[in-house]
Amino acid sequence: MPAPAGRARRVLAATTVAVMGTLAVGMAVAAPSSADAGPTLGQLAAAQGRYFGSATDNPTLDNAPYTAVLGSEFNQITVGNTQKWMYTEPNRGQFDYTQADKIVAFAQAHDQIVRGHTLVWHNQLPGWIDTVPAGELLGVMRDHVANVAGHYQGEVVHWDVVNEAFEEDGTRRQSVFQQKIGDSYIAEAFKAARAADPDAKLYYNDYNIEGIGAKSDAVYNLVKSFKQQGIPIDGVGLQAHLILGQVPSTLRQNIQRFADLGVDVAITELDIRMRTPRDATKDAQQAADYRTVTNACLAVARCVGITVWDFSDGYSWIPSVFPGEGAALIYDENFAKKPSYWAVHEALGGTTTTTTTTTTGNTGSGCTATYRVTGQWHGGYQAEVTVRNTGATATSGWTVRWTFAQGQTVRSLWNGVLTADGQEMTVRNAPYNGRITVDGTTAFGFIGAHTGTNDTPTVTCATA
Ligand code: 9MR
Repeated sequence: MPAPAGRARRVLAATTVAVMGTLAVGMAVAAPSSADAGPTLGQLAAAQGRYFGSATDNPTLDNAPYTAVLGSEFNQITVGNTQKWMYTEPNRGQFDYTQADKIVAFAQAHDQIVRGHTLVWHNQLPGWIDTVPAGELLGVMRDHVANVAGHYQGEVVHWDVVNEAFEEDGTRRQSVFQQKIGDSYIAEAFKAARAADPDAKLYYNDYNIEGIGAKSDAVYNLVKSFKQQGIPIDGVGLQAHLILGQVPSTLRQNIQRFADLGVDVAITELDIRMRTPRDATKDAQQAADYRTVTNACLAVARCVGITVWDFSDGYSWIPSVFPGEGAALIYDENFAKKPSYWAVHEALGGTTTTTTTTTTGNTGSGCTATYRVTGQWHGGYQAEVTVRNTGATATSGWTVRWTFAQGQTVRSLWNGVLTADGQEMTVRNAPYNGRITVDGTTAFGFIGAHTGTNDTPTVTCATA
């Protein structure tokens, strides 16, 4: 069903009901809505005139802890799979938007813009494509683009019109489109997308084009020739599936040269993979890498936003495709924020106050706790405590303690169980996050009140 006027289908934002202020001490509750929290990545990016988003996929929309983060932390969403051809046109001429519509509706309900992904790609195609005679494929491709981009007209800010059309050496990938239509298929796809949704920004998207090299040169030359010929193109997506410690040194320069051609640039699928398991050294390198990527985007006015390719290590494509690698994202499997999250947060202009860490533990085990004030406003604040297992075996439980020196209070706390005795706070693990693997982390957070001064307290951590 093509939407006659896409915006008519727009669902009004249903603000997440805030739970703060009504919870008894001692309860473990879900994370708060962004309305009560300190600045999110999306809010920080918006203050810089940009977006910070995440890809998502349909199976995770039923996962409440996941959607609590997805719906509050980001101001942009990319449809990770279900706008691809095999889902949207499973049979020739029969279109199905059931799955992708759910993600678009989620984004709209949370005031998030949507990047459409992707109209023409050699992968995740329905089987029938291979049976289309060469003379019919251009028409089939135009119909597909017209129908899908038409369905989402007005609801998608960017379309990845063509995805991954080049080989590493800069030659054309021999996809079914290249073989049966020829070089012109990319221009034809862009023209069809413009006709179907004149307001969407049209992107060419690819991987291994983050730095200057043969492949990014090929994309550069494509964009340049499109501009010269008046073929519509508005942006280049640098996927940025990167490897720990290997952010290309020419990233900023490369973004700038595309911008200088008169197109926008977006970091569209960012993740930075490592050999698993994580450890503190790798986490620190990853944080530095995320910071470098964020800063490179911020340095170029036409770099409009950054999207991570899902946000939690538990929902990443990496481990299934690169055995032994993973931990590529900014939240861990339990939705605790990783050092890479804080690096992005700071690069986007967020401030975190000083942290305090001390360690205690039983024989053979131990933990550290790091306390951060993540947001502060008149009379209130939000804080997060990251607990790291520094012992030699997995923890079965943990306890963090501190004493407030300036009359601060905790109003509600999530991902932990709080006992308050005057100014003395004791937080034990929630039933689901007592187990931390060696060198792994988990985190709890809370909202509280202060009377003007809110120094970070000294915290202690003990394992059970
Ligand atoms: O994240 C997607 C994964 O779930 C799919 O199995 C995979 C199929 O190839 O596609 C993944 O997303 C890709 C994206 O569409 C294009 N760039 C590379 C991404 C990771 O493979």
